[in-house]
Amino acid sequence: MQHIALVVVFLASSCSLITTFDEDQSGNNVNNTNNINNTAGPEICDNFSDDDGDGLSDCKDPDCEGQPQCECRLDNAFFDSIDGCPAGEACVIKLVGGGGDPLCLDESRIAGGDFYESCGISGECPFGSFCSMNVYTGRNECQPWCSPQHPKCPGDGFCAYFEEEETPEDALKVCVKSDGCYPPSPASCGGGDKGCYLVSEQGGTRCLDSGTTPMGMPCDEFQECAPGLVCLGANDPQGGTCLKWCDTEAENPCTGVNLPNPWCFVLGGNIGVCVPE
Ligand SMILES: [Ca+2]
Ligand SMILES: [Ca+2]
Repeated sequence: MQHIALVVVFLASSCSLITTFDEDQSGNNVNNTNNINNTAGPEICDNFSDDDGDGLSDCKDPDCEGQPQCECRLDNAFFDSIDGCPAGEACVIKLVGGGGDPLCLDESRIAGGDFYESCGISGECPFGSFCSMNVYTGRNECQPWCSPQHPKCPGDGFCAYFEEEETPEDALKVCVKSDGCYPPSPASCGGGDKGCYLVSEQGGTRCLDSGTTPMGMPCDEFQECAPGLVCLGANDPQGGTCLKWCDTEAENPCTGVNLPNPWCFVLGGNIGVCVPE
């Protein structure tokens, strides 16, 4: 990719050298007017800028047509990717079965909505996001895509943590906003039936409804345990156990937990659960 860019730059500078010759020997180089534009020179197809000043950047510029970086692949459909589709279209991930299928769709598809906010009237969402029900808020929102290869999220979002059976390396995930609550302390969610849950490997948290199952008891659902606890192994065939959230940076993170030699097993950021040795 870089090699191609260098070759193009070299050709462009040779061209510029040739055309800057004062062809009529008059000292009045009319071509210079053009040469000023030309020196901005050729369009680089993956640098997020309009290099030749024609108003079209990267893959939107017809100069980039057929370049390897200008294809609509999964890699070109995240909010921080180069949109691999030509002008008038956007590389959008369509959900197919368990995976994502990137397609060039009309750019009107991305002309509405805001990240983590409501979708446009016809389900439009910004590039790199899709309109879908947010499982945490229960409303349709523009949810940005992320993946283990693209863990970055727009704004202060986090790439969601899925407590599911093993997912392939390229598994698509969605970015979620963190409440900033603190799992070991359900009081950080205002008390009541809410507990604070880790929702991202990077440490993002959300206040969610909790159940009542006490510490150490069997459970099948992530949120089935009492506030301050989480069902570890909820998806395991043999079922899970309600365990206490802990903070690896706390001095004695599992003090008072009624388990043999408990220690804090990290799940994301500095947050984990107290497990027996
Ligand atoms: Ca351009
Ligand atoms: Ca460019």
